[in-house]
Amino acid sequence: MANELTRVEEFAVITLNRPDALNALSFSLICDLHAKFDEVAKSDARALIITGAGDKAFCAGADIKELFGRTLMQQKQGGDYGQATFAKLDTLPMPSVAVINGYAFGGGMELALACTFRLATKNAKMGTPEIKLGLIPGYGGTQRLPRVVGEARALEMVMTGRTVDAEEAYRIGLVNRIIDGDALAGGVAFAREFTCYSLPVLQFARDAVKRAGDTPINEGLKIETDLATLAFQTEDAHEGMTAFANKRKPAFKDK
Ligand code: CO8
Repeated sequence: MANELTRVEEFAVITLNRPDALNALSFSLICDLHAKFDEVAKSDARALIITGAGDKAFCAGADIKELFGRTLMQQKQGGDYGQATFAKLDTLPMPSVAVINGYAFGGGMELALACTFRLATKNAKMGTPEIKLGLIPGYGGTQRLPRVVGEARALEMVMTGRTVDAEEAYRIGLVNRIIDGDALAGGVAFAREFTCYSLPVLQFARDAVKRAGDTPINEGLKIETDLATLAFQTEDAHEGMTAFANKRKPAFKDK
């Protein structure tokens, strides 16, 4: 069983592909994601879009049936591996966009949280229902959710397991936009708003902002200075400023 990796114009698209089980992440699907993220990292795609097969679910979480009977060590190794897989999204050379086209629960929500951006279709339903199973999130949710929506809302979602619809997700900043119409087309249109810019400079921007959540302000300001200086030294910065001065559109080369 494998997720689908396709190309839509300049975008890599991974479709979680197990619609019969609402795209629940079996261990083999997580291993496959791990390999596909590496493949995307080596490609010339300008953004990665992740979505779910079918019209019901982005991903209903870890495969609950597979969790039965695991030893403590197997469970710990599974958690470590899932975390390491999702963490790859933070270091991809291109931004990632989760197009949440239905349910995003548990591990599915954690996968979306690990993406640079999240978009929701109108029927999207999101949550961390692990508490109802006697569990807590284990693929990064307890750490990324409060960084995105704040501690109070994260505690409420994790400790009540309450489901949030698209409108509420947008209101609390869990998703960037609500998509009307075709989900993938909405993801592509959103990604086009930034893929016209320099990829390395986008990476500096993402890395600087992401460090804000886990760095004391003085450290964070130093990181910002370093990354802003690196951006300044790119050929694309030279091109961008020259184009402005000459009143023309810049032609960035990702250098
Ligand atoms: N795992 C396995 N199978 C699933 C899952 C899942 N997470 N979710 C749905 N399915 C399967 C169902 O069993 C069903 O299969 P079948 O037809 O063979 O019975 C099929 O998908 C369709 O599901 P439903 O019939 O339940 O569809 P409904 O529309 O009635 O309900 C829901 C949809 C509300 C999404 C419901 O399926 C549900 O509640 N699913 C479970 C959601 C959940 O609890 N997710 C969290 C899982 S735990 C987790 O993600 C922890 C991650 C961290 C692990 C850490 C390791 C250390």
